[in-house]
Formats: sequence, C-alpha cells, structure tokens
Amino acid sequence: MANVLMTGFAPFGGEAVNPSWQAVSLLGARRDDVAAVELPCEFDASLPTLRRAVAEHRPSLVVCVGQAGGRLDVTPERVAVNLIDARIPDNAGAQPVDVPVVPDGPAAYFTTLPVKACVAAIRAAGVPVSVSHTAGTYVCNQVFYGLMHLLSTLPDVRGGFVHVPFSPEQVAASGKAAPSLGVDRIADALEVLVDTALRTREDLAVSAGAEH
Ligand code: PCA
Repeated sequence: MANVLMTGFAPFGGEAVNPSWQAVSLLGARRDDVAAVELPCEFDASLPTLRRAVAEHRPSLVVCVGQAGGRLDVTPERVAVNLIDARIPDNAGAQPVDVPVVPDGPAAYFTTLPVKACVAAIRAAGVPVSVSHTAGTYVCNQVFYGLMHLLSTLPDVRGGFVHVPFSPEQVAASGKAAPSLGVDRIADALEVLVDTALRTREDLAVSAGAEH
C-alpha cells in the first residue's frame, strides 16, 4: 500500500523529456509504497491534478519533483512563495505575471521535509545535492506552494519539493553546455530522500545557509 505520493512533471520548454517524471516513475515501479503521478506543466491543471492524487492515495508523505535546467545538483527546496511570474508560457500557452498562487494566502510556506537530514544522507550516498532557498516563480513553485497550502489543513501529512538538473541525454540533444545528472542517479537520490524523510521527524541542526 502506497503511503508516499511522488509527482514529476511533463516535459516543457521545448524539451522532449522531463527527468523529474522519469526518475519518479522509476521509483514508482521500484517500490510498493510509492505512488507516482505525472503533473501537467500547466498553471490551470497542475494543482487540481495534485489535489486529486492526494485525495486518491491518502499519503503520509508527498514529494513533488521538477526539473531545474542549469542547476548543478539535486536541490530539496526550503520555501514556496505566493507568487507566479512566468518567464515562458506553460504547456497550455498561459503566461501569468505577478499573480498569487492563492489569493490572500500567506506570503510563503516552508517545507515540512527534513531537508538538511535529506541532503546529508544523499551526499553520503554520493550524489551531488544542496538545499535551495528558491523554487522560482513558475509552475514548480506554484505546485510547491499549493501543496503546502493543502497540507496546512492535513497536519498528519508532510511534504515538500525537490528540483533536479537536466539529464545527460537532454544536454546532448540540445548541444548546449549545461550541468547534468543521470536519471538513475536522480532516482537514487530521491529514494534516499524518501527513506530519510520517513524516518526523520526532527531536522538536523546544521547550517545549510547561503549568502545569496
Ligand atoms: N520545472 C518547471 C516546471 C515544470 C518543471 O519540471 C519549474 O521549475 O517551474
């Protein structure tokens, strides 16, 4: 019985694949306790799809994952902001600018994942990883904020968001120089994150801060 819900995104921005969904679907196939759901990269449809998945699977842990092309490493996100400012249109052609995710919602929510313990465990497993303090202002931040808004009404359910780099196949196909991480390594990191979150209630009291 799945008690972990994981989501990844459909390809967007002209990419043929999205390693977030590739890695999440690998984990869904690998583990009985993980339900894997693909979210559309569309402002209107992403959160309704997530809410339906939470209602269907009734998880105790929700980990949403998205691609952050150009990032060097796997990045568990710490904070979601109540702001959408789309740099490019979504897959339905919508490009909202300077609108809230939830009108009259709080400015931000923090993750309820133990991100520092997760980073330490993923690092020990040999995958490059660091805490991130911004999930951007596009569909991923919208989903992260919407998830935490929903979980604020479900006190027994913890959750958060993880961004992942391009895969080597994406970088090769584009011909651009960019950092990448194989989908199998991304899946390994996400599996360590899930196991760490399931057994860790109190996050580590170590610094993961950044000057910028
Ligand atoms: N990354 C985008 C949206 C979908 C995805 O995988 C983002 O970071 O907002």
